[in-house]
Amino acid sequence: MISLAYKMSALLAGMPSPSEPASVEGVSTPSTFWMPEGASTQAPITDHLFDFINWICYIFLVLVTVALVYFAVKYRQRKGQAFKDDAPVHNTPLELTWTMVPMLLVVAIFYLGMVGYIDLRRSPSNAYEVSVTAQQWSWGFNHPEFGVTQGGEVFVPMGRPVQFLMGSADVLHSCFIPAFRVKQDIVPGRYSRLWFEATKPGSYQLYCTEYCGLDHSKMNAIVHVLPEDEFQAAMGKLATEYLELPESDLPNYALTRLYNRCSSCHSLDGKNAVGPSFKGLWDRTVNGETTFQNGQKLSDLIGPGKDYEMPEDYIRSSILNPQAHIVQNYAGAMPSFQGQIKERQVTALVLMMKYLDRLVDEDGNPIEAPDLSDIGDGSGGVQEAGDAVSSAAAKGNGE
Ligand code: HEC
Ligand SMILES: [Cu+2]
Repeated sequence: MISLAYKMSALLAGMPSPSEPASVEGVSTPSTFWMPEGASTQAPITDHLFDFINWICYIFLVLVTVALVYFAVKYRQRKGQAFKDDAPVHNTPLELTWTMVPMLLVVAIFYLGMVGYIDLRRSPSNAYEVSVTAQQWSWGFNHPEFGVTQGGEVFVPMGRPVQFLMGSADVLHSCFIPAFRVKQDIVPGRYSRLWFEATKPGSYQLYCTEYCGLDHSKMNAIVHVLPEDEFQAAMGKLATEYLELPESDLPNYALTRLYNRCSSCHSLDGKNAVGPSFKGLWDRTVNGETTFQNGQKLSDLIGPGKDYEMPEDYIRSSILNPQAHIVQNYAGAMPSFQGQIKERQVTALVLMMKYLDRLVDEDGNPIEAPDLSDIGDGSGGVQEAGDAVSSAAAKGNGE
């Protein structure tokens, strides 16, 4: 009872408001029989309320059971005893008590639950933003501030509110990070928000908690909470990693780090969506088979002195200047990635299209650890193409 009273007062006094700066850095709530370790500013209020409700259940379970057994024994009908019809049928103070006490408890639970809920729903305006894409059966995390995309894991700063702006590429999913005590459904066709402020560095489980098809159980990711300086360093490294990667790693880099900016419109399995599928795009481009809205054929546009010196130029231009030539049967719905995707990243995307067969299987699912070590070995091909891409496109786009 003492611990219950203590918890209640802690709950009432320590109600964190969304804008309140964190005073609990490096602090976590230890794991209990019921709950995993808590590592966010929201964890204490959730745990206290959970304990509060739990204790009410324990206490009433004991009270009711003991009273039940006691009365059953004490007032049992004894042999030869006649049924008394002058037994009391009504007791106003007793009835008021058993109505008022539960009502007060329920109102308290409602109040505490609502305060916690509002706090969970209202993200602080200064939150660090991550846009999250849920799809069958993976998680993509994009950091607009750094121009970095992560898949399957995400870095977040400690001691700073973080907001996930979440969307689904297909069906209903739900994002759950048990250690932070946050959970939010992701409904297709609308954005959902979730926010938390992590209080302890470490790696925490994130998983989909809405059954979303065959491999739902594999739809997991890890949230890495890093102290601010380590976070900045890690993000800076991710933002520039493509500059250091060898040519042979670029295709897979594009697939894992860049493609999810395209995935809402371009599939890898041959199904055309808002835009044409990337599957077969390379061959179609090299053979000049693509037809445009104005009836022109790509084969007439590729070649020395023409719009596109090499097939690579066409793909580069499609990314940086998508409105130049619109593919037949599609609307000019593609945004320009000028300034958002750097030169070497464009090269990576071009290489991804070129070697797509070796990066994904028939159904467009990524092949684990693809080996492309034979490309970009200095024997020509790729490197030259990359150079030609830049020079010819500079000419073609009048940059
Ligand atoms: C909002 C939807 C959308 C996004 C996001 C998008 N595209 Fe497109 N893309 C299109 C549409 C629509 C077309 C066809 C019309 C056209 O040619 O502009 C297209 C065409 C293309 C083409 C030419 C296709 C062909 O068959 O010749 C390439 C290459 C391309 N996109 C690459 C990309 C890359 C790389 C990304 C991600 C970095 C991307 N797109 C993101 C909608 C999108
Ligand atoms: Cu899911």
